[in-house]
Amino acid sequence: MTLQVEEFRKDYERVVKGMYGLSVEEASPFQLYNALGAYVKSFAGEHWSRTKTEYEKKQVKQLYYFSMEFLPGRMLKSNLLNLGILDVVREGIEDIGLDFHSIVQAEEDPALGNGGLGRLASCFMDSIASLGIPGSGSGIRYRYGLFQQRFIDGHQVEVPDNWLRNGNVWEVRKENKAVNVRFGGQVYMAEQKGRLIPVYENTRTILAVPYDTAMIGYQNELVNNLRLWSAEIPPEDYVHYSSISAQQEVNQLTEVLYPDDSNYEGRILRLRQEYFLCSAGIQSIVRYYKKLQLPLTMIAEKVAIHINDTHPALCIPEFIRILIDEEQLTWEQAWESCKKVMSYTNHTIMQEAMEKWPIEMLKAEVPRIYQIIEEINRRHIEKKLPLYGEELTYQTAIIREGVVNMAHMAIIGSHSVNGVAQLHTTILKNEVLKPFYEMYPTRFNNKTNGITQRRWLQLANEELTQLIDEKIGTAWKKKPSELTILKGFVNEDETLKQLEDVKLRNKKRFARYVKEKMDITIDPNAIFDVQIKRLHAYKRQLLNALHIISRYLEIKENPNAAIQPRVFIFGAKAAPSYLYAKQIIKLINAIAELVNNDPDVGDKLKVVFVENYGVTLAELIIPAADVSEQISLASKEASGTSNMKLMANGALTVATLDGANVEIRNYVGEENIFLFGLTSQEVYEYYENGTYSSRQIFESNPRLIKVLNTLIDGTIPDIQEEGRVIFDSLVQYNDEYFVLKDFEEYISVQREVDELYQDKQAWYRKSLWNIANSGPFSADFTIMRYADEIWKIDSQMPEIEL
Ligand code: 26W
Repeated sequence: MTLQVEEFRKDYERVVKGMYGLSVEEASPFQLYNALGAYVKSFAGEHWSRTKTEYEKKQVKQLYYFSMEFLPGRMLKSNLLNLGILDVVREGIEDIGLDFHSIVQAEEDPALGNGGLGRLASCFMDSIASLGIPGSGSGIRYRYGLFQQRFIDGHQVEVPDNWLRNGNVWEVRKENKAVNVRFGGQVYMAEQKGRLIPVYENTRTILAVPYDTAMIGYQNELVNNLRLWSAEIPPEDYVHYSSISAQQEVNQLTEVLYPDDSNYEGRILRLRQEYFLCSAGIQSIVRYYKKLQLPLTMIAEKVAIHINDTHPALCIPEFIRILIDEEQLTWEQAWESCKKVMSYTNHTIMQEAMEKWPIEMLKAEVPRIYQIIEEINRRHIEKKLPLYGEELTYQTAIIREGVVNMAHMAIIGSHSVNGVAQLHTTILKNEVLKPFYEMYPTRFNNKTNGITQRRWLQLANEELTQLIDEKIGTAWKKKPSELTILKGFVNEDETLKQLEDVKLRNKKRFARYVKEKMDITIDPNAIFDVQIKRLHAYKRQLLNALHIISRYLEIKENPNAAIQPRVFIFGAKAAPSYLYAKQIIKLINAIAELVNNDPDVGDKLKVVFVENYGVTLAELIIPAADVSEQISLASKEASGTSNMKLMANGALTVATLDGANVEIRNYVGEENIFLFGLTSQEVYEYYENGTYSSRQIFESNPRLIKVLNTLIDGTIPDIQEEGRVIFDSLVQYNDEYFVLKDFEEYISVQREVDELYQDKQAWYRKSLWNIANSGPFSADFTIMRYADEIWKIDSQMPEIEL
């Protein structure tokens, strides 16, 4: 569909008037945004309904991507881009004399996720639609997103994220598609017509109402669906909800996202959320399938269900429950279908993040589901015991020591288990899930994560996009592998200079934000060194902080020495209950306070910890980054995805050989990445020998002694007990994530960074080389592999071969 500027202007002015009774000059930025959103939604509506009809008519196989988290970011520009009307609309808006940017900024950024896992789900939604794959997302419409982060005296303070305050123009409430979800009570089996059927008593029923959002494909006229479920009191059931507490229980269910991305919390409410999503989602899938009038035993030919980490793993017993209790299939039929339909991605090897629900909790909350899990477990043990013996079989049990191990259930109940980077998958096979790998070697596979260049390059970095277009044309936008053509330009001085100019402008833009929001002046000619990700000990923001202290001390000792100026930029939220992570935030803010205000330091060293890091801020920071910090302890970061976004925007990576960094290294070559630190193998050797001694490292390294002493000797005036706690964690308690071990190499690799930056040409040659090698990390490739190898679903676009 082509749209003319004039036509748009008229339509838009009419929409604003219709919605608000105001002229465009009178409307507020939010009203202008909302009207534009409504306009875009109706523009896409045609494709949305056509896509749905086509899928149904052709009876295509469809994917359902279940995730407790989605982090879509603002949708206005992304939808305009994908509809192919971004330029026309922007021009029209500016012709009227309105400020497009302020309209864009009036949109809330829906923070319905914690970090990498949620953002990955949203990149996947974009790729699935853009590749023409019939698939939808299934999630929860949290009333409050991830808390907003404020700093008060350098401490993190959490503020509720009331993202729906002004409504949400993108969603469509589908009350007619609501389903009931049952909780609690008792269940027993009774015979009816020769079959055992469950009889429930004292259960509570909660209504699950779906809200649908269009997932618009990139200029392919195809629109998929993201379905987010919200809990409500069933209208016909108000008698059971006469008490305030019963009403509150329902309202609480989809009220907030759990703000913890690493520590599994065995909270009953979280379990209810998980079951709520699974039950509502599976019911709606089965209802749709039944419309097709095909036998239920063939459901696996039309349906693929993907479980994003174990959080939605109750899909497995819920699927069985519906097929046997409500559709009268036999256990064997239901189980065979289940395995064919389900696939599971593991996103972490951190033991503390592994979901294990107490038996008693499951029994009380979802008694029928617990019975089914018991039966899955019983049959698993019965079948595997004679084949694998006691030890291995019991290691793989779903129910053990009073808890239900969700990862075990996810593996046993599906046909595919994947890790999210080569190294991560190897570690799953050889260490974390070893017994399962022995049992089901063909089930394991790798799907390295990816990112959507549409949001992270085309939208976030328009200037770089334009430069790339000038050099290699625009085909890379549909075929990211074509970015390799840029390799032909690494020896062209003019191109490198243009790249430098683009980077400088992006740095200036970020510097303006920092000046305005934080009143810190940063020099765009300094190196912008960026670490953006959740705050966690294993990600080692602390190592970065120690490096900053070390530089600070050097400047103080020798204030007149020539030194390459650097700005250290952090963005990170800590889980509200993760005290140590919060102490590290406080430490970094205290270091910032010290160095940013020390006249000896001036422009040589600045520290900027942005408040409330999320998708929207990432879009501003990433294009401005020179250095990408990917410094987790090897083996701990499953993949990482900011590493991919930053490299695609021309940052050079300082990295350990962890997660997808290994693959980045393989593509760019050792000369084009700054590697340091232990390998994952060495880390595992330390674990086996138990020979790590951080104190020994501390005592034998004078620089470390000086740096760590600043934590406890008053050098950093704004910290109190945080300094001592952090010092002790490193020296006294043997430094769980080997920060001290990797410190010296980190310092020395950072010196190489400074040296290289002296030669701008050499720097931008590597920068361009990184951009040119970022194509393989497109989520489009990742999704093609999922669709082809796991889901067995075809693209609806004839030109796309999976
Ligand atoms: C149960 C609490 C909880 C909640 C979320 C535990 C664990 C999680 C996620 C698995 C955390 C997460 O986001 N993991 C990240 O997933 C990314 C996408 O695959 C990877 O790139 C990151 O390396 C991984 O940390």
